[in-house]
Amino acid sequence: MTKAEQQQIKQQLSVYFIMGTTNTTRQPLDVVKEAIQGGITMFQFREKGEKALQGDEKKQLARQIQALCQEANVPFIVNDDVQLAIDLDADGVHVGQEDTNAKDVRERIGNKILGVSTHNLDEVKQAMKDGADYVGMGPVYPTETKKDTRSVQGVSLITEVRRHALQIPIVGIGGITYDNAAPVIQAGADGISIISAISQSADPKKAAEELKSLVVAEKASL
Ligand code: 3NM
Repeated sequence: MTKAEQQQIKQQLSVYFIMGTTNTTRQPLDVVKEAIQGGITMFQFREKGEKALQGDEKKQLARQIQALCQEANVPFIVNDDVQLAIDLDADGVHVGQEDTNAKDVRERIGNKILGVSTHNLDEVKQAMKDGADYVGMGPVYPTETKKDTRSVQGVSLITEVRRHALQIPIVGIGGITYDNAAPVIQAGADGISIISAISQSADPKKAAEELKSLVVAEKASL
């Protein structure tokens, strides 16, 4: 990745909205549309959980959301399902430590964006070796959205990675809201990954707008 490409990813991570059908009681397309209007900078389709869509239904929704993202120039990333990302020609794939091995994913997706969830410095270094374009770190704060998270880590890993002068783009995840987002950026993350603070908001557009202004202001103050 060139320096310019890395800068672009850092920009795109600013307000990284993640959602699947289980994260909202509303029409998912409406929620994504509103979040896009509010200025989200990246989107991840994460169709997980007991009642998640499967097969063709999953693919159809993914395709519809992808179209919204494309219209707005928002990168469309698929969580874990590498084949779906390839079939749809998505902009990228995000994998966790329990998902498909990052190095194998890189080989399959060529130069699409690759994100990897990490929980310690060794995993960050390994993700970099495997060809990750960015790493996720969390949970920063307690979250109800994902049940099988590791223990809450605050911003400690973000701080540690920056102390080691590693330049990999970083996004914080887990329990992030307007009220607690600032320290994540101050610690050195390039953005915040958000599910419920946007998907469960009464006004996803406004929620996204407010988060975006906050991240822009925090980045400018560094
Ligand atoms: N991954 P919310 S926390 C999908 O720690 C996910 O790796 C996490 O949802 C991790 O913004 C999480 O509603 C859920 O807390 C984030």
